[in-house]
Amino acid sequence: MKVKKYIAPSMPEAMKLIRAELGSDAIILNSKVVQTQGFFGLFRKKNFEVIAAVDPEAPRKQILKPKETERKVPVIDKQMEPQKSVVREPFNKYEAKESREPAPELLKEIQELKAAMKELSSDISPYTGLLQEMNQLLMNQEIDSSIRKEIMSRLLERWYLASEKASFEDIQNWAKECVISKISNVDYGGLTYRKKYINVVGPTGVGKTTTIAKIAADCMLKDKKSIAFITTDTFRIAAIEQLKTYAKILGAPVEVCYSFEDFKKAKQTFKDYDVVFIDTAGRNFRNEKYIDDLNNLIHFSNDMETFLVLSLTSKMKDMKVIYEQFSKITISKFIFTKADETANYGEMVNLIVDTGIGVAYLTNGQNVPDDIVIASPSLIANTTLGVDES
Ligand SMILES: Nc1nc2c(ncn2[C@@H]2O[C@H](COP(=O)(O)OP(=O)(O)OP(=O)(O)O)[C@@H](O)[C@H]2O)c(=O)[nH]1
Ligand SMILES: [Mg+2]
Repeated sequence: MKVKKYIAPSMPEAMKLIRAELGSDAIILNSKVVQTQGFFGLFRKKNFEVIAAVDPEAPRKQILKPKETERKVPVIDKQMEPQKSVVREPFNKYEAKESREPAPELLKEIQELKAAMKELSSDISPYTGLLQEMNQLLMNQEIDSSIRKEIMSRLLERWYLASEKASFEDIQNWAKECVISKISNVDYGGLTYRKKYINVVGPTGVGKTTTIAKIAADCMLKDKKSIAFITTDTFRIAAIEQLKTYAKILGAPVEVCYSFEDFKKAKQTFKDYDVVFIDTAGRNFRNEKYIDDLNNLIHFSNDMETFLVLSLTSKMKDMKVIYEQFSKITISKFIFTKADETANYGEMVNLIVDTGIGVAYLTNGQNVPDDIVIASPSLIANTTLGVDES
């Protein structure tokens, strides 16, 4: 890696010098404001000192080789000057006698060196101080590296525009704006009441039934809607009992559907209700027939809003796999649960950017109906960046 220090009166001028000499692949390792000495301390000038580096792997745009005749005579230190002879013997194993091609050993060593330098340069963060703190925060939050780099390059620009005088709070607010702009082109928020059936799906134990109870309570108590429940999770008695308990507290009816016929009947029974919540077992959605039958009965896109529930305690990789499993059906929005059990929220940002699907709710505890919040881009950005919601 070639590393060089540049001093210029402004950051853009320093960048220009760097780009001209090291090319557009150069990275900034460090930058600071320095004062140049004037006469007796007068006329001191503010300058920018920037240390930049370039990876030798990157293809150079143009390398001008001096012609044989133009080759300059190297300046040799007097003490080092050879006494008599100008012609010397090859001095090590790498130097080939007749050929101008480097010896294979040398090539191999250069390649090894290049690989080692490349590895080293990938570990070097191009940010310093508060910017590096933000970079680390985004890394800790496990924000995808491409999203993180995009955010950081915007922050770097603003940092220079603010003459490097920003506080961490300023940087946090800029980062918040970046995250919001990245995730706000999708839908957010809870029930819209445009569709009667609310289908809540997701893997086992993520909090589907508890979340249904929280949403249903709000829907009934705050929005004064008539509500009913259907459960197709008939694999466990306890699952049915759990839903029945919540329904009883709310005074709402429940239909347990063991078959497609039962579902048809339930649809008829609840024809006059405003909202019908459907609780399902995760495994239902591994069954293609269940999906096809349900889609024939209640049109997924026309009559049903489907929320995919994902626990924030799962790994990003697993979340993506789960999303793929459920993507056979139209997912309206995500619900992220168990926000109280983790400190990593970047997965929400990654998934929204990756899938183009927004978020309905975040849940943050076991209390029904209190531990639930309606999602918005600002809530997700604040949660991820550790900014207080106020
Ligand atoms: N800490 C915390 N626990 C939660 C949250 N939401 C749900 N839980 C708990 O997670 C456990 C599983 O919740 P359920 O609602 O039964 O999950 P489910 O997805 O319906 O589970 P299955 O029907 O078995 O697939 C329960 O102990 C809930 O109290 C949350 O936001 N935070
Ligand atoms: Mg359940």
